[in-house]
Amino acid sequence: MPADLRGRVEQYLSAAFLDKEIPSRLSDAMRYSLLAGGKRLRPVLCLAVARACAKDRVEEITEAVLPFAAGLEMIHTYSLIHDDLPAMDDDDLRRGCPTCHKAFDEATAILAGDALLTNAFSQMTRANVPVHALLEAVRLTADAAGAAGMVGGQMLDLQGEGKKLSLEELRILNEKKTGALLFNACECGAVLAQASPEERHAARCYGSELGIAFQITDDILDVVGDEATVGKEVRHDAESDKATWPSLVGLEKARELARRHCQAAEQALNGVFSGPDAEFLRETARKLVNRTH
Ligand code: GRG
Repeated sequence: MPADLRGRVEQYLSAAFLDKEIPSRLSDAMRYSLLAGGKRLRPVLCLAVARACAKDRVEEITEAVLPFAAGLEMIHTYSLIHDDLPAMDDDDLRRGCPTCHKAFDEATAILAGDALLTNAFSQMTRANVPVHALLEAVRLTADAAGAAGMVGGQMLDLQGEGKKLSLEELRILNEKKTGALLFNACECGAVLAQASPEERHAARCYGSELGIAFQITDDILDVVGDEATVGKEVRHDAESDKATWPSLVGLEKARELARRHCQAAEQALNGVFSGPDAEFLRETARKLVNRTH
């Protein structure tokens, strides 16, 4: 990985929410979930795209965008905490550890999620980039995480339980629930680095294809993975009677589709981005469809 982006994100996050003003039980719960591991995919994608766009000022842009990237991981972690609650997916295990409401209690987990979401936006405004670029990226992120994006996707997911969805309905649900935040991480990397329209378009195409490949792989892992490796409960989708890619098209076709979307993600970069960060983005797409957790 160029410049150990994941390590940089990890280090940044480990210094977050140590503020004495935060009630200690709340900061303990926030840090418990935030620092429980995770691939740090969204912040790393944001940083790698920004670096690929910034070319000769990669170190400068990495430092400048890091607070924004960390904010994206906070939003992601909030969504996982709330998704695991008894009123939602009701999970006991996340990132290989007891879920936030199991380690603490339900009310604390709700507040920890609320606080991570709210404070994420405070973090993001600390990015050291021109204010018009920052404003645009903040707006894009609020939209991607909100009612027309991830929260809306979660609503469709809950409504879809026990129903037979069409492939088109499943695609829309996935685009919102999982795809929006991944796609947004890539687009914001380009926006924050003040990319050319061509670079921004390539980043959007890459993010969109990656988002679908990611969700198909997640559905496959729920069928074929084991709890210890995946780090969360498996066979959950079938138990909740959820429409998934393997349930609609079969396991083999789902694998083939994931590979195809991964290739399309890689191709979206061709002719626009080159160098180690572009290669890292290609490798990330390949790793995502071959992942075991
Ligand atoms: C509760 C508002 C609200 C939204 C929840 C993201 C989400 C919507 C639910 C998560 C459920 C889920 C397992 C979705 C599948 C894709 C996904 C987001 C997996 C987890 O992301 P990873 O693999 O996790 O990047 P790590 O732990 O590596 O960060």
